[in-house]
Amino acid sequence: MTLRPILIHPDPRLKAKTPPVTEITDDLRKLADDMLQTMYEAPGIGLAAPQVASDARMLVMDCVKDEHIPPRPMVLINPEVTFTSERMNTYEEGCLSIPDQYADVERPAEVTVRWLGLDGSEQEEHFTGLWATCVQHEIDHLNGKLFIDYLKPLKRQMITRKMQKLKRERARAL
Ligand code: K1U
Ligand code: ZN
Repeated sequence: MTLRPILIHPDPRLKAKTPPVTEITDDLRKLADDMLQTMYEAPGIGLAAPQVASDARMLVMDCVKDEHIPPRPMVLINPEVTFTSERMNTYEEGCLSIPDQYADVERPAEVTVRWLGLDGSEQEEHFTGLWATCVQHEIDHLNGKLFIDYLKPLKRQMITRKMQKLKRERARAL
């Protein structure tokens, strides 16, 4: 398994909609393994392929935070939301592509998602709580949308400027 660098906003690759995966190949399985390792190492609870510069329509997540509960790494290929609750939930979200910035985002509290597993089988699951927030945040990434796109323009601009500065500083340090 290999750690992959995570793209930082702003980057055009984070704004593109990913096309569906048409074939589950060894390269895709390797990408899924690398994404899980990269997510755990960050650390994060989710990661979408565009964040590691891939256009595969695939995300990984594991929202188990309690060290007494075994980890639950999930890989979702071509995820589709098939149900959203009317009830909404607000969570202070972060993003590995927008380090150290957090903001409240309101989303449906519960969603049902259908996807393909790495073995090609169709799966469907109802998500609640942090899992529901995380899977929606990651599916947004696959559609070129970031959590800051839900914020007021001024706040979004402020965060974008901070990220531009961070990228300049990181480039200078190389
Ligand atoms: O997609 C990403 O950038 C990952 C992101 C997912 C996410 C966080 C919060 C709400 C919705 C989706 C993260 O994992 S940010 C890091 C984070 O939330 C976290 C890190 C360590 C422990 C617990 C949470
Ligand atoms: Zn994110």
